[in-house]
Amino acid sequence: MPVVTVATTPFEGQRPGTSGLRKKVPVFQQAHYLENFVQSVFNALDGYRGTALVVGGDGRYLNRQAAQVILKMAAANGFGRILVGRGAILSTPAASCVIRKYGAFGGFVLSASHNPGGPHEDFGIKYNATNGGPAPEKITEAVFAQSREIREFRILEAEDIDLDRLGETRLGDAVVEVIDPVADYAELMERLFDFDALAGLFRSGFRMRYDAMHAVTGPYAAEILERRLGAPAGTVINGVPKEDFGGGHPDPNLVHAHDLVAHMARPDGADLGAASDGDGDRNMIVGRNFFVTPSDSLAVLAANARLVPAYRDGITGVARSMPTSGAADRVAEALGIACYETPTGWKFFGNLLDAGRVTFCGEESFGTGSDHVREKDGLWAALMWLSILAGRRGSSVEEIVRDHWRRFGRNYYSRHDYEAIAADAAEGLMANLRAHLGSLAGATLAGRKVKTADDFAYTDPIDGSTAAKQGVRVLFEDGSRIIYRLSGTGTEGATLRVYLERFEPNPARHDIPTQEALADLISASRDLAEIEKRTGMAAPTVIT
Ligand code: VG1
Ligand code: CO
Repeated sequence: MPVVTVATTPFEGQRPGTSGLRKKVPVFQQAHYLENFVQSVFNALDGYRGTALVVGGDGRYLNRQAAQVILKMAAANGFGRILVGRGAILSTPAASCVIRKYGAFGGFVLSASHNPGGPHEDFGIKYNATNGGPAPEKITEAVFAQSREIREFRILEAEDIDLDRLGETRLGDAVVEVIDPVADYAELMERLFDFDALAGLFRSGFRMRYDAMHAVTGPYAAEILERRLGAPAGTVINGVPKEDFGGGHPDPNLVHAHDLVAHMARPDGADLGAASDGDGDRNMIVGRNFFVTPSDSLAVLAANARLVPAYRDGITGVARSMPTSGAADRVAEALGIACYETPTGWKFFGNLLDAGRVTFCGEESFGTGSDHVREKDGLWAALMWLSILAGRRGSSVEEIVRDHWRRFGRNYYSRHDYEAIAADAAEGLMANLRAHLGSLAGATLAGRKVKTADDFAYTDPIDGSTAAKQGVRVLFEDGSRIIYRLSGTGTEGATLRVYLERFEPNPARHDIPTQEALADLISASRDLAEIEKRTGMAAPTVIT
């Protein structure tokens, strides 16, 4: 099988965003587009000759074909062993688990996460490093630099590998091993959680509904919940991964997981509802007629961690992305543990997790995880909630959250997304905000005094690396916040995200509908950024 060196020319715009390179499928289908990016990753790495690489994805359109290309390129570039999930499937947390477990050099995760899939929808590719986590910016920027200079790539001229048969095949000088995509991950979950206790909960008649949204988590959830924990068949819905996710957005939130939300509002609804996204790293938690915000979920998990065997001795610290509410901070303070605030994107948690500074991490965007892998993990979060419900038998999801608010106070929180706005309008809006930051401190907005206004910058406490311009923050004296940032995962125009938060210590005021509780901050956020004038949008497209 000859290795061939193919001449190529650079493509514009191969800079990885918040989570890898995401583009429309036809962009990836251009000759050499994928190859250029993959070779740029290899060119940016050092010392991988003879080591192992992990490859897998969320099963979306183009997943299999892209995996075949990567296998042949990895072999041609000198990897010794390539582990690939059967059917080229690996959820993002499972890929992280496999990289760590087998000591691989790194891995490729093929996914555009919660973005729709199909011939005209989105595809994506992300490189994860030796710790199993998304490559830090040092690497992604080096990849981008390589992508602008690339002149050739290396690939093996070989037949496609049979991705549906477990076992080893030679590919040039490398060995490809097709592995069960679920087994290693399921075994890890079995070590973290008390499966006997969880099975007992189901035996007692507890009912769960897990919506895999036709995406990658179906086989994982079916194996763990239905087969290992004995939950009744039908607990997992939309459990067969489809290339186009059944035509929907595999995004577990109140808008896109509306069927689950509607089921949970019924008097005969399940006791716990959960959903995950395209690649299985996000989660939504719902109780009977009760939605748990991801920020609250992180705080509740931190406060109840000791109910789970893996965290029985306590957690060392928590980290949350800057726009995520401060609910977890209050728990950290009460527990006397560290709390870190990082830029958006899981790659910023890696160093803190590796150094043992934090055990749990979370983002407002339906992401929660722990040091068991280096990615957020949707099914893990659902198992955490199951464990809390098993440990506090008789309490409902709603009661657990309300108890939490009584103890720690409630952080009213919402995110307003303005999607598909013209890129220059979005840039202009952010530039205008930045230009006015200096004059905001001391001003009064929504009847509140602005304490500080800045553009969030982060210095990693472990390696000193820095990240600037991570979101405009307007911080009020009473602890309320308005945050603005542009999405780094979209593939069409720009998306403005506005994050709104207000703290309410008084339990007598914990029953206000969220949008009402935040109404004055919401209208101030629109005026201050001149959202309607600059984008033509009077209201957001998605509210979570
Ligand atoms: C979004 C979320 C961010 C998350 C990222 C990847 O990024 O806001 O919190 O880490 O998606 O999640 P952005 O730049 O669009 O705001 V996943 O599950 O899409 O890989
Ligand atoms: Co995802």
